[in-house]
Amino acid sequence: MPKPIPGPISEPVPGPEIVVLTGAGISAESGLGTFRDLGGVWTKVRLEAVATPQAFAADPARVQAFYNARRRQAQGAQPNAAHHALARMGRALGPRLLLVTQNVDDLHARAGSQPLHMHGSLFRAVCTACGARHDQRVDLDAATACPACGAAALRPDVVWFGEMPQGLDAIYGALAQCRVFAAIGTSGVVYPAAGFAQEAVAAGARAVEINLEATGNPAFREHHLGPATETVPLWVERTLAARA
Ligand code: BV8
Ligand code: ZN
Repeated sequence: MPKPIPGPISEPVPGPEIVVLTGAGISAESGLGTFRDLGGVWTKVRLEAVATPQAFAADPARVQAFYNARRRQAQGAQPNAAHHALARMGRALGPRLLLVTQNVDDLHARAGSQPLHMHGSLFRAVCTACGARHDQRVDLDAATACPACGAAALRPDVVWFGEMPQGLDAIYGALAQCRVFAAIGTSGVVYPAAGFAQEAVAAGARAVEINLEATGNPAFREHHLGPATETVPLWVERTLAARA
């Protein structure tokens, strides 16, 4: 019997050891409003009126105006110490960190991270006629033509309530193998992101909450409470030092 010829020996690709999920709280100290806190976005406008596919079908101009205003506001904001600390963590850990954000602003990217935007981005548009995605830096309206097919059918590439979040396969894959899951500045109200801590804990990870105040989710066994610009840099330095 001929001996099998051994194939090339390939190094296993390291998966994320740490999964970080961020929410609106990380951008609060950059001047971008959160959603559910006092004075938050959803206390001024009903989410059903601007953040659902039904709202866009009923009144596209209103929805475009809402996102045009948010895009301009995000462009006027600067990344803060918490965004910069996570970028530092990304440079130190490479593929061993997966940074997932629910935020549609671009402050992580401007700090030097490449986050997975599970709820999309204000800085991309998607064509409802051909499905092409485009960078979007300026206002969108009903007349804006798709650069790919020419149809006036662009919408912000954000995930509205009732739509499927982006990148879920990669996220659940990482949650199944990470050692630490950290949620930063999120109220843990919106699913499926609200279930990530439990998912990671069920797979053997330690779940850490970094927030202004505790959300009460029993999956979190470690809490760092206070403003993100103070808590996140400390947590990042401690976490990196513990690995050194
Ligand atoms: C889906 C994007 C199917 C655009 C957003 C009933 C029960 C359970 C679930 C549902 C239900 N009915 C409907 C659902 C599903 C629904 C949902 O969860 N609804 C909730 C309201 C009940 N979810 C969906 O529809 C999602 N899709 O489920 O698809 C599916 C099925 C199976 C598996 C997978 C999928 C789609 C949801 C996407 C919604 N899109 N927006 C836009 O931004 O306009 S959501 C919106 O909330 C935000 O965009 C943000 O992304 C998200 C989360 O908010 P947070 O970031 O947490 O912000 P919040 O204000 O709430 O909290 C801020 C926190 O920061 C606070 O804790 C505060 O204390 C803290 N903080 C403040 N300042 C600081 C700070 N922390 C630190 N430092 C500070 N300085
Ligand atoms: Zn198109």
